[in-house]
Amino acid sequence: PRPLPLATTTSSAVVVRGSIEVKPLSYHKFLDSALDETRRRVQLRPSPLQESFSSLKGMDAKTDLHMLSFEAPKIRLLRGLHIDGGESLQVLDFAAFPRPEFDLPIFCANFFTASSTNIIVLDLNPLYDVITRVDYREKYYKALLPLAQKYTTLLPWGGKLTSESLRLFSPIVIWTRFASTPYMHDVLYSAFMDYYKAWLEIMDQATEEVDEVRISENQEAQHRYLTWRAEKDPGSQLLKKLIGNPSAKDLIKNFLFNGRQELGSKTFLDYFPEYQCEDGTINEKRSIMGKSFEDRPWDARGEFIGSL
Ligand code: BLA
Repeated sequence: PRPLPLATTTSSAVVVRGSIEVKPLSYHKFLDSALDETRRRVQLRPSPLQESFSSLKGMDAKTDLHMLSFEAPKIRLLRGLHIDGGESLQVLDFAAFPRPEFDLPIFCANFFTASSTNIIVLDLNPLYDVITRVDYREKYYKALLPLAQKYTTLLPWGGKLTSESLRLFSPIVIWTRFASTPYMHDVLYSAFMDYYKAWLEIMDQATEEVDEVRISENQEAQHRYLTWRAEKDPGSQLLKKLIGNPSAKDLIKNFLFNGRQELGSKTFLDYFPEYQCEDGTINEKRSIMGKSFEDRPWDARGEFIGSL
């Protein structure tokens, strides 16, 4: 028998005129619940970004994009994008970026649902390399390994992925693909809320760094992360198709991966020189290394078992 989802369900079946109709998936509820949970712990202030980014209409005239953004004492930016294209397209991109005084991981939920396909990444993205920096791995992920254990059987490894992505993922990452069913969306909702609560908990407990050197290391690590994602995120093609090139670039640079101006001055090629073309421009490829990691390269103890 399949284990039951643990949190409240998303796909409430409603009886309409004697027949059972299942409400289609919408990521609206995911965002709502995450914000409720955040407000239980911290006082959220609207981000100054909210004025410029609140909603957009897709060029197909039937897709809506909703943006929300906040700040909190330990959170530089908490932002969410919900793309609502009805039953044929639902996207959630929800992230929490800590202030540089904290070496907290970056909360990352990227859920793409089109017709019946789901492409899912859910993680507390590490600020530092968790393969070489065992201290960082132990500090944040050791206690969370049981959480990953709970979900990786229900949400198994999604197969080969852009190799560079793996360096941005943690030992508890959920990378999965599945065909839509109400049950799977309930499992996803459970995992999302459990992971987010885990992030809120470590955020609550985090103490502010006072060492200037450490603060600037945190700042550069976050800047490098933002620089990669603003340039190479797999979602950007679809965003360009939905809202056009200029608006998509603006959304990616100034909303989704906001902070590159303030947090540092290094360029993409400073961080990732292997992407430099002969004429000095950035290689358009999404990945130089190609795709790999057929199976989950982390074991149950959080040790890396893949080959780099
Ligand atoms: C595919 N999205 C993917 C894949 C990953 C991610 C791993 C599989 C293909 C690949 O390996 O690149 C997600 N990759 C991530 C995330 C990180 C990363 C979250 O490195 C973070 C560090 N996805 C979105 C959004 C959209 C989206 C907002 O997050 C659309 C607006 C779409 N993702 C999308 C699509 C695909 C995809 C269409 C399949 C097409 C493709 O592989 O390029």
